[in-house]
Amino acid sequence: AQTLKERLAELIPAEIENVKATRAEHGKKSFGPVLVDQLYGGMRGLPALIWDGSVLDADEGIRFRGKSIPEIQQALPKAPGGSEPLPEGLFWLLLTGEIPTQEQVTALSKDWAARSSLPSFVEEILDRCPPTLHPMSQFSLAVTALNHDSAFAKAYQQGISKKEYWQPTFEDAMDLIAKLPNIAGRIYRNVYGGGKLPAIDADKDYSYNLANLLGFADKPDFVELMRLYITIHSDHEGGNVSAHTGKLVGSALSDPFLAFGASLNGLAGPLHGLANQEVLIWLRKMQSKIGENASDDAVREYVWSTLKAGQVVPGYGHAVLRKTDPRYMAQREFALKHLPENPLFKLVNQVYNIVPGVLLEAGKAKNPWPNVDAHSGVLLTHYGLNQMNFYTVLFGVSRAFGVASQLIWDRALGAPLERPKSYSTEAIKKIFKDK
Ligand code: FCX
Repeated sequence: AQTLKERLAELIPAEIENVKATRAEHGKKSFGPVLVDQLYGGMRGLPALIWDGSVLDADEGIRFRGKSIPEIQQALPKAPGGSEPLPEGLFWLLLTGEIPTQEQVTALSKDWAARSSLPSFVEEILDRCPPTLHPMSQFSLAVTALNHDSAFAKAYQQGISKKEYWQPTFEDAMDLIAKLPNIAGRIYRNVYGGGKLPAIDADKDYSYNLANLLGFADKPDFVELMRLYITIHSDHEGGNVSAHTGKLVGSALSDPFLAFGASLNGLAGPLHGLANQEVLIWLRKMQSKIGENASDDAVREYVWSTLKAGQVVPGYGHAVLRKTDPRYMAQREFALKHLPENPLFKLVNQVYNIVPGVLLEAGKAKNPWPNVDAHSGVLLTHYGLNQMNFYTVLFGVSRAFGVASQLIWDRALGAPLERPKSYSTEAIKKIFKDK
């Protein structure tokens, strides 16, 4: 079977021509007006980036290379006996737009297992972190330090031609993804205890190994959850903070480790990936305040008290989506299948029936519906992964798939340094004085 790198080498020349033709045909066309409000408003809705792996529709949610979440759950190869897609296949799809064979996916699992070990100095960095340092900060430190062995950085120093950039970027991207389970597992065991880290098993898939390093591989449903989790958190088009940060930093020709380390620092923010820890913290606080099995009225009251305290309801709202996130729905389906009677899942459903109404009534949030983070914590804690401030690390492992694949394409297509124009408020006033 063909390797991923061989397939990419075939696809790249045609895509370079495709981009050239697209620019020749559409390059001078306007993409609509830019409003001054968009400069002040976090660039919401501003068409500004090319991102090939996935596109987000406000109503329908994410599509990976044109395929919805239910479609990829159907189409991508599974583990023997499993029913969730293998993230190995999703990575192949993100990079090539093609559904890989079972054989190609198995070869990727083996390739990643072979690349998985950490340099000992990175292990030492992690071992020296105080357990009070947030797992996301530890994660970002370790990923940044992997730049020590970057193939791209080395090749650049040796004077590699622009045309070849994608090749060492591909090697770094593969190494990055491969090493994340060992980083995540080491952080988890260092911070929460749990004994010695087992070795990666080259005959098992990526998600099994991740689950095993965390100490949960004896629960086959947890392994399945990891396969689903890593698949659906991987990519959410290019404008979200983690994806855009990775692309931006990569545009300076910083290698994939430096670029993805920066992504992780963005993912660690509470309005982005950290929301998944915040959701469970919020639910637990609510339970301690109004008790378990509380009435709808008591829950509604609690939601209002959060808003009145000037806080956001974590897990609800989205900068682009205007409907319930299909990633939320995929996790809900998983819960209905594996843990329908779980009391916290019931609370999540109760909250789902109440929060949108409250947010609509409050009248500020443009999207009152739940996002991906409203559901993930409940699933993890069901299997005993109770350490909430670790949750975003799993989001980060997954997000590497999306960021890494775009970095490879950016280098293959010669994406330029990003450098948008900024203005001061004084300049805006002057420009629009008489307009
Ligand atoms: N609870 C309370 N208020 C909310 C809200 C929520 N869940 N969502 C939006 N609002 C408020 C905003 O804070 C803003 O208030 P302001 O005018 O006083 O500043 C107003 O509604 C308009 O915001 P809106 O345009 O709807 O949303 P933005 O694009 O600015 O922000 C996020 C989008 C996701 C940041 C926002 O909905 C939010 O803070 N949600 C809670 C945190 C969260 O779940 N983040 C995870 C998102 C995502 F899935 C991920 O990245 O993982």
